[in-house]
Amino acid sequence: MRQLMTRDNSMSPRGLLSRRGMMRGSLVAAGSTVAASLALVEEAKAEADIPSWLRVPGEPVRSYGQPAETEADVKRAPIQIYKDLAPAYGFSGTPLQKLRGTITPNGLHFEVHHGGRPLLNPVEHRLIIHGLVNRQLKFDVATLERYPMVTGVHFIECAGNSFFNAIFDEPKQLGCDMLHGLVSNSEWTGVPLRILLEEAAIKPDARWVIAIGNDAPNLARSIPIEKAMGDAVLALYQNGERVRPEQGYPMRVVLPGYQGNMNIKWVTSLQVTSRPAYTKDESGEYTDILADGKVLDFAFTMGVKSVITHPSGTMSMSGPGVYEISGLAWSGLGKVARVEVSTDEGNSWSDADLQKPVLDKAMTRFAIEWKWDGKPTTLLSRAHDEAGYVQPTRTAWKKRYAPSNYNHYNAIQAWRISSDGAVTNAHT
Ligand SMILES: Nc1nc2c(c(=O)[nH]1)N[C@H]1C(S)=C(S)[C@@H](COP(=O)(O)O)O[C@H]1N2
Ligand SMILES: [Mo]
Repeated sequence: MRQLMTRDNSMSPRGLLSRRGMMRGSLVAAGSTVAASLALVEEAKAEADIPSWLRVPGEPVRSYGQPAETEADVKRAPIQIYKDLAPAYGFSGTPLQKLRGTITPNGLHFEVHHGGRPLLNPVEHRLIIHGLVNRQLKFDVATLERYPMVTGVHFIECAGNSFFNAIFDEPKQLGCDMLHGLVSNSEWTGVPLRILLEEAAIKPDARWVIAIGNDAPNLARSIPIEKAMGDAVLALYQNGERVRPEQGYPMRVVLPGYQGNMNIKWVTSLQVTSRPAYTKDESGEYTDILADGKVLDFAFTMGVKSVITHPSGTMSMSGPGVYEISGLAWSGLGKVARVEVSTDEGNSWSDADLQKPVLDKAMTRFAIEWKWDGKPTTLLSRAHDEAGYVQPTRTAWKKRYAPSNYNHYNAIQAWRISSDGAVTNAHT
């Protein structure tokens, strides 16, 4: 991790220096012939100093921009736990430790595909609304484009995010991408589900909406009618451009604050019912298993959580000095109210600054300056949300939940700093 307050003067652009050298050369040349020939030599040297990209015009415009070539290692981390059994079942984690700000670039939004990314034909793709409605409706993308749309910045987090920490008591030595990367934050734009359901004229006994995806496993989830008629969105756009294929192109359900799995991608059917469907995706999987062996009957909302991204696991500190500790916090219950940071293994806590804007059910960046004395220590962050919830310790979390893949793990992350500056995952 780079230290604050180190200034390296050799960093000034070489091109600028050479040009100044050239100007000085020509002024001296006006005075004397010796000086003039010296100036010529200097000018030739200066000429040779001009970097290649200043000698020729740059690249022409291009129709779709790409990150700089030197940023090629900023990519999603593939996590394939059933690689041989089911190669299309996979996750890839957002490299949280390589990003700043709060918005996840579209190419780096995490992925969870239960049966791979379908190679569907977006022109033929349809969404039907049926069941307990007075009017069945069928939409293609072009029709939906004519509806009023809303925009909101929201995180999506897989209920299985941070499962390495949930399952293994011996901390896995991985980076933030592998440990916590199944969460991303985007600006989603689309048609409120409420508008479409109102047009379909739902019947009085409508209580649930079963959303089904147009992919091989037909991922299906039951959404309570209050959420469907509340802030649920049929998203067509992600950070201003059309939703990426990985995120459910041409349309996906976005349920702010609810577990990632319910945000059905490639959505093709919304069936209005009086009861939940108890699909395989909400009975066999994505149910929270408690420590006493009982299973929660639905757990929709993602709890308050935070993680220090700078510094974080697998990084290293470059010696004692002043650092900015920075990270991300979010809650499915509303805005982040407060993030505390401890640099002494939890003995004392200080409030970090929350960078604006602090949005509802969206990622908030927090930061605090820290002078590291070079001694080994542990960094922790603890988030509070406006609903009054506080991130639990791992010990407290384990008292409530059994170790399972889908348990909304939101315990405090501890990063151990050793005297050589290595940052490692630690359980406290
Ligand atoms: N149709 C469909 N929808 C889906 C999935 C899927 O495999 N198929 N994965 C779900 C899961 S488990 C999660 S966590 C989120 C992930 O969304 P993302 O891939 O856009 O990050 O999508 C959900 N919606
Ligand atoms: Mo998920």
